Amino acid sequence: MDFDIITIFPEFFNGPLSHGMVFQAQKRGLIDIRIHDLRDFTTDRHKTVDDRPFGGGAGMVLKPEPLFRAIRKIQAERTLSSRKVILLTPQGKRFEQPQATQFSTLHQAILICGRYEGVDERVTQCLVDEELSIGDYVLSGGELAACVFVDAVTRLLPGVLNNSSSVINESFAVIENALNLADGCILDYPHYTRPEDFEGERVPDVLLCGDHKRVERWRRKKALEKTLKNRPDLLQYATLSEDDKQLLG
Ligand code: 6GU
Repeated sequence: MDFDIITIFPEFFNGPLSHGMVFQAQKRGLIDIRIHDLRDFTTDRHKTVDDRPFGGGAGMVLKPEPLFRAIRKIQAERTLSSRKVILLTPQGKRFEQPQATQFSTLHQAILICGRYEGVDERVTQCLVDEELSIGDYVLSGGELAACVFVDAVTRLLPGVLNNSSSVINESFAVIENALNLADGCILDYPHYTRPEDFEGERVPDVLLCGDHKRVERWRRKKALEKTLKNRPDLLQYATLSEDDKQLLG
């Protein structure tokens, strides 16, 4: 999958995309990330990317010309069967796990990092397929959101996390513990590793007992309790068995 990121802060991406899974996926040729400096698509001496809003008001608006030029050039470089132009903005639709799964089927995502007070609406109207927001809070720009998008989508691609394409649904259930949507949105259970005793804090006995059935039941109980405590909103979508209801007490 190709990610083309249009930004006025190209340097921003040096760090976040050069580690761990995203970095490995690039090295292995599973994804290609290209960063485009919006200023390279300006024509004036001052490389102007923004201007004052018509009708007055605070702040600056990203001008249409450089964005049109950038997107048209990126689109002309290759003909890909499935691609989307995505604007990252707090005014967008919420980007959540189901959206990440959908976008992971694309061949190319062209990501526009919004800045300042906004982007000229004609860009949104004429070029953008989807406006996305990563949550209900305001960031100073779309750059962090673009990194979130790349990470969340990349980890779902075939071959990235040992998930081969043919068994993607099976591995989804195994890998996707943290927000197991197949299971109706239950948070992950708590994990422990060595030492068994850390400053008097002991690993729960059940995890050391070797009884697989008991371990599974305990994990389910803890996952349900964690969800009820931290994300009660998720439980309304979960399909709880009679046993689950008993575990929750
Ligand atoms: Cl995508 N951009 C900005 N600027 N703020 C946000 C966001 C995006 N998602 C949540 N807050």
